[in-house]
Amino acid sequence: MRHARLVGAFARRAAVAAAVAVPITAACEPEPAQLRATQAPVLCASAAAAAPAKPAFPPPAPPVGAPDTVPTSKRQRDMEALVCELQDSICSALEDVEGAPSRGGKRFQEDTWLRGSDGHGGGGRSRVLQGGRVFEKAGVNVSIVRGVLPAAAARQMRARGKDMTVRPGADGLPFYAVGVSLVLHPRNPKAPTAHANFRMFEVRDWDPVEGCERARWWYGGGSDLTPSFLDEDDARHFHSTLKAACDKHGSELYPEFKRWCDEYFNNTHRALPGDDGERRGIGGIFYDDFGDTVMSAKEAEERSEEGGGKAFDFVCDAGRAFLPAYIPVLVRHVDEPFTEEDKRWQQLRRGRYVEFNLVHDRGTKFGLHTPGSRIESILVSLPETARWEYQAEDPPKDSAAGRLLEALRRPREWA
Ligand SMILES: *[C@@H]1O[C@H](CO)[C@@H](O)[C@H](O)[C@H]1NC(C)=O
Ligand SMILES: CC(=O)N[C@H]1CO[C@H](CO)[C@@H](O)[C@@H]1O
Repeated sequence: MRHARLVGAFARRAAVAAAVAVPITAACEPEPAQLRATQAPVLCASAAAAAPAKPAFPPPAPPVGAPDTVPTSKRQRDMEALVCELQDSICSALEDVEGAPSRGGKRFQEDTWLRGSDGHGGGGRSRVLQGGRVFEKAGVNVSIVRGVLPAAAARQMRARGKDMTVRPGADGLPFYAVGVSLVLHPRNPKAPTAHANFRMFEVRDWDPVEGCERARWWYGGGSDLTPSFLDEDDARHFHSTLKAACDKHGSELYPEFKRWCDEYFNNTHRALPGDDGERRGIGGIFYDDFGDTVMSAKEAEERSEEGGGKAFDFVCDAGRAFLPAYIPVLVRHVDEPFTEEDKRWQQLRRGRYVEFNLVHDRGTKFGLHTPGSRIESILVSLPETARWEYQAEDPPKDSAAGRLLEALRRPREWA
């Protein structure tokens, strides 16, 4: 039923796309890629054997003539299959913890959407569980988007050390982004909020020396935990599970990605004079520009069946480590007793979560800068409720709340 609706939606979208599609051409532009729509999606090499055959999103057999809704390489196909797999496995594990509807457990509501009919392609499958027994709000969002990155958004990337040149005469950079992003806000203040995000980004820019189109792609993402009270066993479990997944791909990865996470989720505006600022949570891993690859568009086309290689294998393991890292922590606390005061403290911490997401988060800023993006999906990361108090006092240093603050101000090693 779900998929029938989706196929219908993509078919309508395809008709529009076929009518308005303007191919990007350049001297060294290769022939348009063959559509390999009938091929089944292949998961990462390491897990291909064990992987159940799941319908991918977008559906594996989209109408020919809609190149902007069809993966054009094995790399894209594999990543699309992975984000759909993660969305399915994560939602179903969370519904298990939520419990049976007869006991007040809620289910995810799915909504699929397509980007505007202005020649930009792609769409998404958002799933949100609200007002549940365990979760106040949980959002798990897949999106696959193609379009042209406007100059303003491209400049943000240049600031990150990417030297991208817009093709002469063009008004931006053609891009493709695929990702799954989730934010889980449990009701019980003793149960931590969790966030994770796994994405791949591709951009076509211009090689001014060779005078031809250049293809470039990379992976980004990570998982992190935001408790309101410090529980050291939780912190150790969460971090060591992520570390084990990273270690399979090199012992240098976890320490680097852990530090990156502490640096990234920094509410810099909350720093007091002479201190190190306040982290959003107790961290996890964060990575970007991973597997960064640049080559001419022509070569990329010729090598389109090579897949994402080792970088993609890492992303699979990092993504699949989320559930074993988080579920035990969640289950340990969902039924723990709490007081009104605990609830107030959780609401104040959520206020800080909102501050980070609206003021600093790159994903949110990128979304708000991208024309035609869906505001509801971008803001799905915000909690249902939060609280701000004028000059709220810090909790006592020797309480679980005070110890949390200490860990946010001075990040520790947990694994
Ligand atoms: C967090 O931000 C503050 C204020 O800008 C800065 O002093 C501090 O070094 C940052 N901490 C980390 C870990 O990046
Ligand atoms: C990571 C990810 O794909 N999140 C997406 C959720 O949906 C919005 C569009 O409404 C995208 O901008 C986000 O990138």
